[in-house]
Amino acid sequence: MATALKNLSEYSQGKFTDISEKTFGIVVAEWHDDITSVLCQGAVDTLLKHGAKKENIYINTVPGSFELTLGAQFLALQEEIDAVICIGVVIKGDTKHDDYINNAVANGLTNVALKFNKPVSFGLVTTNTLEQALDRAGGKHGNKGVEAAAAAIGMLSF
Ligand code: DLZ
Repeated sequence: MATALKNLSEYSQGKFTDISEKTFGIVVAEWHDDITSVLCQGAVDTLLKHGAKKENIYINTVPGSFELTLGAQFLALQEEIDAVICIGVVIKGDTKHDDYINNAVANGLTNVALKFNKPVSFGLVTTNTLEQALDRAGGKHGNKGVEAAAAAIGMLSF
């Protein structure tokens, strides 16, 4: 978990399985795409660093974070996909839209993972400000995309 003292991107890789033959689907929300693109790159770099093949990483976009769940389901449905990584940024505004989106995505992705019995990781940055989001996309709190990819690999290693 990110705190003032902890970088998001620190993770344990002691028990990671061989992912050289694993296939990954990444779903990326287009809202705040200047930030989601950095998160996505963090996820891809992490997969490659741990041995995934570039040709086994499929990236798809969805309009906003609310659509991550269906995007994840489209990918999870495909037999050849071993794990799905979801990337989005929801920044609090004047209304409660962020609550609705964040809860829907958290519940939705959990359901997809359980329905398809595949890792579906939650790379959703949920912040009060743009600055906090940037801190978690290659800033002082690391890169949440890295964490989401590491979580997917970790679950494949279960
Ligand atoms: C509508 C909306 C708003 C207000 N804010 C965000 C946001 O901060 N991050 C994000 O990823 N998406 C946002 N959206 C779009 C919704 O996720 C969704 O795409 C639309 O409501 C259409 O279903």
